[in-house]
Amino acid sequence: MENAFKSTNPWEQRKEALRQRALAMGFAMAGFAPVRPPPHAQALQPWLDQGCHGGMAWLARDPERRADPGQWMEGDGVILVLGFNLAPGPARSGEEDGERGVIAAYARRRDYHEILKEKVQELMVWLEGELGHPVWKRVFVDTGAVLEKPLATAAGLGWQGKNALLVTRGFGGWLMLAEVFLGLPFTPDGGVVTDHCGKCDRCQRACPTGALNQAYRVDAARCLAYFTVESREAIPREYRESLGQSIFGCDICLEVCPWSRFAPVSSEEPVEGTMGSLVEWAGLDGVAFQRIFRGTPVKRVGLTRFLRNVATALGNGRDPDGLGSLKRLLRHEVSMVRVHAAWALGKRMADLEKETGSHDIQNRFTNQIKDWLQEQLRIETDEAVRVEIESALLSRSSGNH
Ligand code: B12
Ligand code: SF4
Ligand code: SF4
Repeated sequence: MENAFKSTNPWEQRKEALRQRALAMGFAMAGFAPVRPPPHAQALQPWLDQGCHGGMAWLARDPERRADPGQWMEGDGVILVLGFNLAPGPARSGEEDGERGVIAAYARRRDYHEILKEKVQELMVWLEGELGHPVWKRVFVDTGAVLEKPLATAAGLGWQGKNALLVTRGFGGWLMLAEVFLGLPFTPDGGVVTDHCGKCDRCQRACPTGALNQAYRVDAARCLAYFTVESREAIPREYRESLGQSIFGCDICLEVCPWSRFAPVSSEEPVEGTMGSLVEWAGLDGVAFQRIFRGTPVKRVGLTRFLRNVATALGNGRDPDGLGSLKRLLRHEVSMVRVHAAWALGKRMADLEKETGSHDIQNRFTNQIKDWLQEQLRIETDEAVRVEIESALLSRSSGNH
């Protein structure tokens, strides 16, 4: 091991060498937390009681175990918390052009679960090589088993911000986290970082759904990341418009955070095809979807939920070519896609009515959409789709949406 450390305690030197090795391997930050409930662990149960976990029932399983890292540890030890930077460059979303689908920065890269697990494994091989014997360890990357952000604060990486994320001085909210429970006599860092949110409330004001109405806590049941990534249901009507052009995840409360602007761009390049147009994505079949997204977290939602999200985003866009795509999605074999295509066509009709410009063109488009919806209604057997089509047609005749 390197010997350039001030401490004469050999375990302290090994701990520092491990940290330096992690940084040299590309982790942006590394810290050591004690094996005890992290700050605010007691807030987990009220969060669950208030239903903030939405349909993620797995988050409510065994909350005592989730809040207490000691239950995952054998014997004494420490928790190494690692942060990997996935900050995007300046061309982050492309939402401005109204035609692109927006995928969260982390999901435009190779799946971070794989990146982090590979790196942690390499780090552990190095550690065991240096020590000359195997070490008891348990690795977590986004498993839901432990409270990763509170543990990162206990390891001194940063503070949990009003956007509920771990915010760091150097990388804002862009770090993805991994933890390694280690059966080694390392002392925890103990460097608690003060909350630097101050009077700022940008994330709360920018959140399009009100999911951050209460500072430091996210109501996942209202978060776009939940609707677009986790939920297997239809997106509730009242949130479809707030989705904008988001297809997978949401970065709004990270992007607006003043601390995020200090983040250097991630060394991980975006995967080709992950900044595509909505029209192109609406036309993907299973094979094409896998070809583009198989190495990224987007693969998790599968084609049906991806198309559910694309249809909704097309309803919020203005691209005339999007209408043809929605017409095709209205005939999709999966009813959930048809539900969202029907809603989106209704939304486009309502938007056309509000537009100033040639009434002839507007009428031509709206009449065309109306014909498609009526045509589908004649053959539609799924009740949820029928309701959605009827509602779209009704809003057209009453001028509301
Ligand atoms: C479930 C989950 C989600 C859910 C719920 C989010 C949530 N915050 O719980 C959904 C799908 C919505 C989601 C969204 C996202 N997620 Co997520 N998610 C998770 C997961 C698997 C579990 C989180 C959890 O346990 N939630 C339960 C709640 C109760 O815990 P908590 O949020 O830590 O809540 C604490 C605070 O509220 C705090 N608290 C309460 N009151 C107070 C008061 C004060 C003053 C303070 C300081 C704290 C405080 O105490 C609570 C309990 O300890 C974690 C991985 C993990 N195992 O931790 C990733 C994780 C949190 N997600 C992550 C990311 C990147 C995201 C997204 C940015 C992805 C995206 N771009 O779309 C969004 C961000 C949304 C947001 N603003 O939180 C990263 C966060 C990294 C970071 N820098 O913080 C994690 C850690 C994954 C990883 N390994 O990197 N996610
Ligand atoms: S990820 Fe988006 S929807 Fe979720 S809390 Fe942040 S800004 Fe709100
Ligand atoms: S935007 Fe402001 S309030 Fe929100 S996490 Fe960042 S510093 Fe804190």
